[in-house]
Amino acid sequence: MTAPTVAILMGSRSDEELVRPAAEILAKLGVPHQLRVMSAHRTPARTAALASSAREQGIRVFICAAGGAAHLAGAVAAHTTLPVIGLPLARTPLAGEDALLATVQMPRGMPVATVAVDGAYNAGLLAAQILAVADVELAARIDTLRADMATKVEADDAALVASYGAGATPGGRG
Ligand code: RP5
Repeated sequence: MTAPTVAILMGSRSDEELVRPAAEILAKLGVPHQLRVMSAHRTPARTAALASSAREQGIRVFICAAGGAAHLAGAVAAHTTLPVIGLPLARTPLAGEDALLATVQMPRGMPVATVAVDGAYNAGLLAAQILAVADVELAARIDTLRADMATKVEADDAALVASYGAGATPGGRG
C-alpha cells in the first residue's frame, strides 16, 4: 500500500460524514491519504506526536477538521511546518461560526489555510493542488477536473437557454 501523503484529521469520529468529501476528491485524483481521529483537547499529546513525526512518515499536507472550539488545525500547526489546511465544521448551535473563527484567527507566524465551513471538498482539492506543485501528472488530473467543471457549466447554460427560449429569462423580465 502507498504511504499517505495527506493526513486528514478530525476532532471526533462524529465529524466523519462532513469530512468524507475531502477523502473522496483525493481518491478521485489518486492521492494517497489517511483519515484519523485526533483531538486537540482530548488527546493533545497523541496529536502533537503525530504532527511532529509526520514529515518523516511521508506526510506532506494536513487537513484538520473540527467543530466548536476548533483548535485542531492550530494545534497541529504548532508542531509541524508542513502546510495545514483548516476545515471548520458546523457542529454546534453556532452553525460553524465558532469553528471558523477558532480555526482562521491564527497568530502571526503560524499560518493555517482555512477553507469554508463544511468545505471538505475544497480542503481535499487544495491539498491536491499543493502536492501538484511538484507533480505534473497530478496537476494534469486537476486541469481535467477543471475542464470537466467548465463543460458542465456550459452544458447547464445551453440547457437553460433551450428550456426558456432565446430572449426570455425566468420570471418574465427578459
Ligand atoms: C470537536 O467537538 C469535534 O471536532 C466535533 O466537531 C465536536 C463534537 O465532538 P463529539 O462530542 O461528538 O465527540 O472537538
